[in-house]
Amino acid sequence: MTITITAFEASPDRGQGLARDMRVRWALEEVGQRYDVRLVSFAAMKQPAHKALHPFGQIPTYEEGGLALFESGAIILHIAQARPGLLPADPDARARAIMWIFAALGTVEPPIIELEQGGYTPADIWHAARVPLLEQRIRTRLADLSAHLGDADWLDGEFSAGDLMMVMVLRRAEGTGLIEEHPNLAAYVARGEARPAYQRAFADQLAVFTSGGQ
Ligand code: GTB
Repeated sequence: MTITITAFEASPDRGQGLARDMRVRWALEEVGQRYDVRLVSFAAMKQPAHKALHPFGQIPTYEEGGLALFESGAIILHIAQARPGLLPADPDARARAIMWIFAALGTVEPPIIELEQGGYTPADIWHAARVPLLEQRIRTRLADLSAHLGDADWLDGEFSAGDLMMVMVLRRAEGTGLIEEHPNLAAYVARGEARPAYQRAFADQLAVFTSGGQ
């Protein structure tokens, strides 16, 4: 069955792999699943054809036969449940790996995105004043995550979809210097980025930028 995902035709990050199609690409590479990519413009994302797939007019989406999904967390969970490679077989370990997907998206990502978004939003006249508070919120999360990770390679035993999501979420804080305050988190992100599946996914999304004339 052909799998098709959507990605930015011209990602604002210029191929840094920060848009959320990167996490879906990485998951598909980890499980060895080929996929097609349909590139969409910002205008096309808001048209009815795309909104039939994604009610909020965003990327990524995932299509496989009659199934259409949006939300990167739901897509990665689906990939991980459908194919071996991203979730442990043991039921308890599997539940904990899924827990880490939720922790990444629900607990760690929100303050990082809030800090990032304010910088893009000129109408947010309070953003500059809120930066120290937002950074402190992120610092609290990262300190706790760092303490949990300790000297381990991954959050709970073997690499899982929970690590994939957490690494991608931590990457969103790149450039803030906050990850580097915790050498074990910086090494954790680097371990994720060193995985061959990550490298293939990154190269593919970068090729959209370098060969697409964006
Ligand atoms: N909760 C959804 C999910 O996890 O899938 C969020 C999806 C989402 O935010 N999609 C963004 C989008 O389509 C792209 S990833 N935005 C267009 C719109 O809303 O009109 C967010 C993103 C965008 C750009 C960068 N960047 O340039 O660094 C990084 C991340």
